[in-house]
Formats: sequence, C-alpha cells, structure tokens
Amino acid sequence: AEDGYDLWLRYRPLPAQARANRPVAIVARGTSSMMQAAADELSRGLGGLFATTVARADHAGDGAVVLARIGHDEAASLRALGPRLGDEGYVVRRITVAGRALIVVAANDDRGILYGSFALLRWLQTGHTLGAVALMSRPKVKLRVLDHWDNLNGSVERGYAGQSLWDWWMLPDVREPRYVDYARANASIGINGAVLNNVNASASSLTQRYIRKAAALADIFRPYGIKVYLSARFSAPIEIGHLSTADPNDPQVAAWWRAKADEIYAAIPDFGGFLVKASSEGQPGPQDYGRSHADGANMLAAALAPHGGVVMWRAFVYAHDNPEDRAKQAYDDFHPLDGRFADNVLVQVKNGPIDFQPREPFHPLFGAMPHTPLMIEFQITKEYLGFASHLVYLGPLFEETLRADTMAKGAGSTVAGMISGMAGVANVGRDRDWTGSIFNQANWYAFGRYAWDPTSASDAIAREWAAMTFAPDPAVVDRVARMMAGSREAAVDYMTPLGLAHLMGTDHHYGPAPWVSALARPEWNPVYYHRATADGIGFDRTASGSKAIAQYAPPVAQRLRDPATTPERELLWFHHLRWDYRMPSGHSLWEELVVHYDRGVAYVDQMRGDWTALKSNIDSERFEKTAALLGIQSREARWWRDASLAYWMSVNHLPLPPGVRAPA
Ligand code: GCW
Repeated sequence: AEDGYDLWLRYRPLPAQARANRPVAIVARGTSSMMQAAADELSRGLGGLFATTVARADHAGDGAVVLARIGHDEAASLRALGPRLGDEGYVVRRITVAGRALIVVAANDDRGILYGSFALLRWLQTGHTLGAVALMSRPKVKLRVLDHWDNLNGSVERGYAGQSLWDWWMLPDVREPRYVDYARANASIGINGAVLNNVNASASSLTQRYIRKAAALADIFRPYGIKVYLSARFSAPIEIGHLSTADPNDPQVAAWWRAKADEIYAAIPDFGGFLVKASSEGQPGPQDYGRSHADGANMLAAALAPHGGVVMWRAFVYAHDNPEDRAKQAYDDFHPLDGRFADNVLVQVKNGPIDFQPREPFHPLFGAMPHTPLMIEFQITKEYLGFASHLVYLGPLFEETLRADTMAKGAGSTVAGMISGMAGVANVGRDRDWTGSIFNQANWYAFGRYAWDPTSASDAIAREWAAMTFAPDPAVVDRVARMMAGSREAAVDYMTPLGLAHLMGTDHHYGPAPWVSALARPEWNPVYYHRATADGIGFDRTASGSKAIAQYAPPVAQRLRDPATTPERELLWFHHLRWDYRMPSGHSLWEELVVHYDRGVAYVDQMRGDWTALKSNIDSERFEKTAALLGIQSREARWWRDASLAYWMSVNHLPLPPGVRAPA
C-alpha cells in the first residue's frame, strides 16, 4: 500500500526508456558493515528502479556499479580527487577500466561511499540517466544531527506523528526492522547523529539499563554512519548517583560524570556525546550553584574528551526573571562566555531568539561568539506551525536564517558560513508515514539536505523530494514544488504576519489566542509579544524599548533601528507602530495586516486547487489523506484570520478596511 512508509526511498520502476542502460551487478571493494549497507541499498534501489535483480558480484564486468576507496581498485584513476572530497565526500563517475564501462562510487572513507550510493539512487529517482551520471559532493557542516524529544515512557514532546520510535521497554532484545529503515532514511540525506531522548531529560536514560538499550540502537545505526548521543540531565549525579550536589566545581561530581562517560563508552565505543538543556525552563543547571554555563559544559566535556565525545550545550535559556525581553537572555548569558568553553563543546543556538516561531529574525548569538563553535537548532516538528495537519514546507525557513547576513566580519558573514553543526528537532514517530503527513516528510528531507549544504536552494530541494516521493514527472514536480514554495509564507501570513510572534494558544500552541494575558510568567502571554493597544501594535526593541537591537552587529542594528529600513517581514518584531503607520505599499499598517491574513488564506485555497489537479497523478491513499489535511488547513487558516482580526478590532476599534479583503 502507498501509506508513505517508504518515504522518499520508493524505488518504483523508472519509465521504460530510462531503463535502457541498466546496471548488471554491484561490486563492493571492502567488507565493512557500512560498505555492505551501501551495497544492499544499491541492490534494493537499482533492483526496484530497473525492475530487475541487480546481484552482488566480485568481478566488475561491463555495466557494473563498483564501490571503492579513492585511489584503489577500480577507483585508482580517481586518486587526484581525494583531497577535494575530504571526510564523508563522494564522487560518482562513469569510467572505463580495461575496456569495461563502469559506474564507480568512490570516497576516502566508507561513509562517503554510503552517501555516494544514495546520491546515485537520488540521481536516478529524480529522472536522470545512469549513463550521464557525474556527481561530486562533500558536506559543508560536520555534525548533522536529529534531536528526538522522546521520553522514556514512549511519549514525544511536541511530537505529532504518534509515539516514540524507540520501544524502550522491548529494547535491547527486540530490534525492530523499523530502526534500520529510520537509519537508511537518515543516511540517504547525510544525517550522521541522533540524540535519542528529550532535552527535558530523565536521569534514568543514563542508568546502566538504558545504556544497554541505547547501545542496541547504536549497533543498528552504525552501518549507516549514525552516531548515538544522549540528552544528559544536569542533576543526574544526585538522582541516580546519590550525591548530594550536582555542582560542576565539586570534584566528586566531576568524577561521577567521568565514570559515567567511561561506562557509556564501554557499551558504545563511538558514542557521540551529550546534549544538554540546563538552567532553562525549570531544568537543573550550573546556575543552581552560582556557576556559569561554561563551568557546567566544561565539566561534562572533560568527562567525554578522553573518548572523543562532544557536548552540545543549548543556549535556549530563559530561567531567571526577564520581564523586560525574553529575546535578550541567551545573548546576555552566553556572549560574555565566548572563548571560555572547552574545545569539545559546541553551543547550540535556536534559529531565532525566542522559540521556533513561524518567523523570527536570526539569533543575535550568530556572529557574536567568534571563539566558540556553534550549532544551529531548527525545529522540524511543527510545534508553532499547525502540527502535522498544516502543509508548511520549512525549506524557505531554513534558507532564510542560513542566508541571513550577521555582518559580524563585514558583508557576507552568513549564518551558514559560521556553523559547525546543525540540529533538527525530529518530526518522526510511529505513524505509518513516520511524520503524520506526507508533506511533513519533506521537512525531514530538507533538514538533512540543508545540514549537508546550508547554502542549498529550498526550491531545488522541494523538486528533488517531490520527484522521489511522487514521480519524476515535470507535471507533478512543478505543481508540488509550487505548492510547497509559498506554504511557509502563507502560514506566517495567516498566523503571525509582519513580524508578530507567539500568539498561539497556551501550552499546546495550536490555534490563535492573542488575547491571553494572565499566565503566571509575563513572557508566556501573547499580549507580552504583540503589545497591541488602541494606539498601535508591535514590540519596541529599539533604544526606546528593550534595546534588543543592540545585540546585533552595528551595521545590522543600524538598519533595524529605523522601521523604514527594517525588513517588512520583521517590522513588528522590532517596532511598536501606530495602526495608521504608512507602509511602503501605501496601505496603513492595519490595512496591510488584513491584506496579509487574506493572502495566507488565499494561498491555502490555491494549494487545495493544485492538489486537486494532481488527483490522477497520485495514488489514492496519499492523495486522499493530503486532501483531507488541506481541508483542515483551509478551515483553520480562516480561524486564524478571523479570530486575530476580531481581537485586533476589539483593541483598535477600527473597521475592516474597505476593499482590501479578498472574497471568502
Ligand atoms: O519550544 C519550546 C517547547 C518545549 C521545549 C523547549 C525547548 C523541550 O515548547 O516543549 O522543551 O522549547 O526547546 O527546550
């Protein structure tokens, strides 16, 4: 059945004319489990695409696909390319060796060969011919990691695709085939790490029992180049170590973590390291003992260093009271610590300064920590973007932040150019289609492709995904890519246009609630963010307000200070403006807001129309489910628009502008 389980690795037969030049055998020059995984995938993939059996062989006869290390065996003539491939890079070429025409997948390491094998399959799946293959690529970012917010009881924080993939109860004995398929999907897009458990971590995940379970998953993932990491609860020495403190400066605490790291590495020799959420949202951390984030991170880093592990220390902090502006705290806490972290610490910064909103400006820590390796954290799961029911392609969101110019070292200091790792909060669960909807699979896919190359173009990724997921037929690809292209902007328009943020319902974050004002902490309330009054709307972050703009490099701050030079899409993030403020379009701010809400609704209707037009091109199971979800989205886009406008009108007492509302 077409239930989406195969993701983008469908391998349905290519059209007959594309099958002319078919591969005759797969020859692996090596015996590692990674080389085997690559050969198995090719045998499955080529077999499916060419509707034939492509067997493994030892002899590379004419028409064989050969996997070999650069400079060796059939890849001997490619030696000169070695230095350009580095670690994990690959080359796929059609070359003639002793009169035999071969397809050679070559790399300096087996991981590169694995990635090259998937790249060859992708080449074919996206409608290209075997004879024309000529691929070469290497990752631009070293750590490409999925963060699972999975709890040990099987629930997933902010997960909208069913229970956790990991069956902790049955592990380590029951090794579900699904774990292998998860690893294949990740390897196909270059993801090389997985943090198994929620950052709101249970200390139990570090007990011997759970280490054995994690080790079983690590064994399954290893052939696919995926390292396992764990979220570490900072107070674990108290909870499972029976110490009276977790103070990072206490030698007993440091010794406990060293012993714990030794224990983990005995079970998982290539363990990746720890992800830590500390002194944030009620989680324990070094600040409980009057120590800094650097003290905490460095203590853990010292325990991992002898084994080659890293600490990914999150900068998502808003612990102490910050009634003035929550957006400022991460910078205030971390900027002074630049240069004080151990070599194996990476500071993991969310894409924006608040929390995975439909749109945020880039986080001011990018560019402000020149002596600290940074990771960027995106949310793939759509906590603030309509969960699994709204079609929102995140490629443009990733692209917007990665291309943002921090100006930290002059023009061209992009976020993409300064990151050592990319983490994505996973959107997978036990649903048959993994992600709760077919189009959500595209966000997992796009995350991996961006982590490989943060300078990618979101439209090209959408087209690749569409071809692999549906069919490499231009009529399908064009239409699907068109739907995806503006879907995120549409969600911004009907939820939080012109730089508004955090207007979602309390706790669940689904649906509009801009009127909420009485929650215990000021920065939990939507009114804290929009600041709408009879006179105007928006959060003043200029010198007359919270001064958050000063956290950006001077040329950026300069531009943001003035509403006229602030990007329109971020206008109300940085400025409180009168309802009659004149927009470049000639509309008043109020009129412009209404235009955006309408535009968002209209886009959803257009997506529905596009999808309906694809009915004869898509199998009924995937077609019907997506159609139903678009129905929900169309209803809820209107809910967002109408509830938001009704609320703004109750505040500004303005009538709906005449003539700007599109027909319903
Ligand atoms: O986005 C918010 C979520 C929390 C989450 C937190 C974080 C894991 O609402 O559920 O907790 O961010 O990123 O730590």
